[in-house]
Amino acid sequence: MLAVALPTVWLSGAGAAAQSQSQQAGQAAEQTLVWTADNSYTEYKSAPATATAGPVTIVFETNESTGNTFGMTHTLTFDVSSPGYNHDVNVNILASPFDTSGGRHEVQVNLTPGTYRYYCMIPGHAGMVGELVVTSAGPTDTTPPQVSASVSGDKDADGNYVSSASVTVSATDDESGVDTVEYALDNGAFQAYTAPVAVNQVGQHTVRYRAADKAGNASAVGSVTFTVVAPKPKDTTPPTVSAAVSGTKDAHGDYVDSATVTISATDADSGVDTVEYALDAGAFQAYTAPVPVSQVGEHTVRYRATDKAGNTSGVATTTFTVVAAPPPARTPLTVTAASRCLGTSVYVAVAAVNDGDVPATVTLTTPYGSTTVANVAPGKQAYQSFNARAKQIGAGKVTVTGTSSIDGENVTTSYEAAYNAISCG
Ligand SMILES: [Cu+2]
Repeated sequence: MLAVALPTVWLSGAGAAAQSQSQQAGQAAEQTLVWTADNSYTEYKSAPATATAGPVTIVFETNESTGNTFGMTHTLTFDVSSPGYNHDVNVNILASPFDTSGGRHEVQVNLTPGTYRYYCMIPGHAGMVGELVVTSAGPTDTTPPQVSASVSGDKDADGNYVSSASVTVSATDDESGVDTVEYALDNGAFQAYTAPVAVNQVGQHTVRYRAADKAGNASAVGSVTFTVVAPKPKDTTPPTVSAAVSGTKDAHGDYVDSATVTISATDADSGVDTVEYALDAGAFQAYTAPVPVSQVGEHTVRYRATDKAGNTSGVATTTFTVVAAPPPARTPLTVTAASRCLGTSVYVAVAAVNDGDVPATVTLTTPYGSTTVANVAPGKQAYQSFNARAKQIGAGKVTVTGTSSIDGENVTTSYEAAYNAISCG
């Protein structure tokens, strides 16, 4: 009976002390430290070497399951007097396989940083001794991880993702570290996030995400919403291409002096990539700006365009003619002058035939006088014979001007004609 009664007394004391410490800690023990003993009286069969400061459940077990087949009694006693050790925990458990707990006892204690010495106080068991080193738990992590998500993929002009989007969730925790990252697609359940999530179903989607750290702090649930659209149908239609010719046209529709060719191309699908043109027999070349053509003659410009999907239009052509600018307008006259004798007097005769299509006003001027004839009809002439009032004259020139209305403007043209020296009588 002694073997049973003795541990009952001791256990009540150790248990009461341990219970008080646990209440002071104000929270349940999270660590469990286990000592075991067997038939040996020189050492515990197993014992922890380290622990973290804070609430601890201490288990001491010695019975048949731990190898105590002799019914040996041991204690787990924390040293509360030897210098150099922590003395703030009072553990003194007496255990034997046949006690009322079957040799297994638990107490709650609160360990502080430092070293505890423990031993078995049964006489002759002095070799059963050891140390438990307790380290600080460090600052407590109460901050949840920071978690974010980004969406990537090919976007269209509206900001929608074409064909598919990829959602990347990132979480960081500066203290205990990230433990779990989870995501949920649309109405699905949260699941572990291990790699970027590809979403290729057409429509609007929401990805929710959250993370927890190793201290158990969970972030709020974040979310990101985006839209996946189907890719546009493949572009198989070449661009539409056209050319316009501009410049000053004459009455025949020909371009006077130069023409400018402007090429336009449109492509509703993939868009225009290149526009090319070739002038007359030349090779195709990139079209970058309107092309001036000034060489007189008939010209052909060929042109074509290619879209970004590689579809090339057929070659179209535009043909036009460039002509030289006409000579300046003039009043055409055929002017003649002649010197001759009439008796012993010299006369200078001047004639000007109107070669034009409209009437002209003609002025005949010589060193011997001047006259103006109005309204000389086409094909008719102005004529005057001027008396030089001399028997002989040297060679000279007459000046004739003709003025007519051409295309609504008065055009005056001047002519000269020479006459010979002459001697009369
Ligand atoms: Cu012992």
